[in-house]
Amino acid sequence: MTDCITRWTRDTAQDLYILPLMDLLFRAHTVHRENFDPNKVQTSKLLSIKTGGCAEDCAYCSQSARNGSQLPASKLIEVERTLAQARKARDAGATRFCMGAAWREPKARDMDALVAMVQGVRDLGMETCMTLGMLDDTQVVQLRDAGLDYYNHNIDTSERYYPEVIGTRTFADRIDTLERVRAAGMKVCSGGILGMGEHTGDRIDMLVSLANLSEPPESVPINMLMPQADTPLADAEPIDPIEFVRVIAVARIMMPQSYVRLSAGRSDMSDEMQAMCFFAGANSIFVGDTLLTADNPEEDTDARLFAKLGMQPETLPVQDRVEAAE
Ligand code: SAM
Ligand code: DTB
Ligand code: SF4
Repeated sequence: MTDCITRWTRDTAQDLYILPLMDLLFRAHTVHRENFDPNKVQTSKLLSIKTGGCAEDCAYCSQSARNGSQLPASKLIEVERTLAQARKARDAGATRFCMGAAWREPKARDMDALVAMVQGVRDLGMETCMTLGMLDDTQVVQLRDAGLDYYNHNIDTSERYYPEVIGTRTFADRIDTLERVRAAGMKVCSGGILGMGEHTGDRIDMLVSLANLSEPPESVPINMLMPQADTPLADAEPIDPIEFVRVIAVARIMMPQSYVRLSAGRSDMSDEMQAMCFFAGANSIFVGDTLLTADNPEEDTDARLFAKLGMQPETLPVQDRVEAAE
């Protein structure tokens, strides 16, 4: 991906966004086919390893202690429990295991357990991903040395709209952690949420910020807001599905080699909307009936969708590692 030196501007990205839909879809799907097998979808499983009681004030999140939802705060779960869940996910076909914690940042005392989780999941032959909030220079090295493949840290929206959604950290804080993760040599997973009351320009600017990082993220999750009771965004106006598809298509064109993940919100999407997103270039999903705290389609619902669309979950060369380990 180092040959990717394109600098995107709001204007060039907007020119794509406003294309007639059929022209946009044709271009996005062409780019998709040039870079990926269009019938394969990467599958990741999420696990909340520390739930609730978060010090941040993200307006969309059920886990913020500052939001009314007041999900009870748990401690970091045991390494063995995490590995049991990872084994289950692997046996169900997921290739990547993403561990998420409701933290502003991890504490030094948590690092040994986090390192053991990464090592244990790798030993199962899965790709590893964590999302733990901000990281300092020591922590990125500890996680990298443990073998962490991906770090997820979303920019969530445009720099302009960011303070409307989150007050306890800045957009620049987010970019700092992303660049630290990249400099340490880990793969970057970063995307955002649509349907938080942002304008079209904010969606475009978010994609421009992602595509213009020192290297584009290898993984770009696009979440559709799942409104959470008692949060400031509980009654947000849902995004129009066609607008959502446009964002996926523009993301595909701007970041041709990245996996674009159709992330949170699939349980509120029709089969037709998901099919359009896959055509527009989405090629990754979260599998299993729970995300971190919210619902996701059941395994058999996704199996039926894949069968209808003639699509298959992607398998990894890392699969060799699993067989070797058994
Ligand atoms: N605390 C860490 C952080 O914020 O980076 C990791 C976990 S956080 C829940 C990960 C991401 O999930 C957020 O950045 C946001 O994009 C997404 N997310 C959280 N709540 C959501 C919701 N209700 N609907 C859609 N996406 C959501
Ligand atoms: C991402 O972009 N979406 C995931 C993952 N990265 C960590 C999280 C979605 C969370 C949805 C709300 C919930 O489960 O609480
Ligand atoms: Fe905390 Fe992450 Fe939720 Fe924000 S999104 S409140 S940082 S768990």
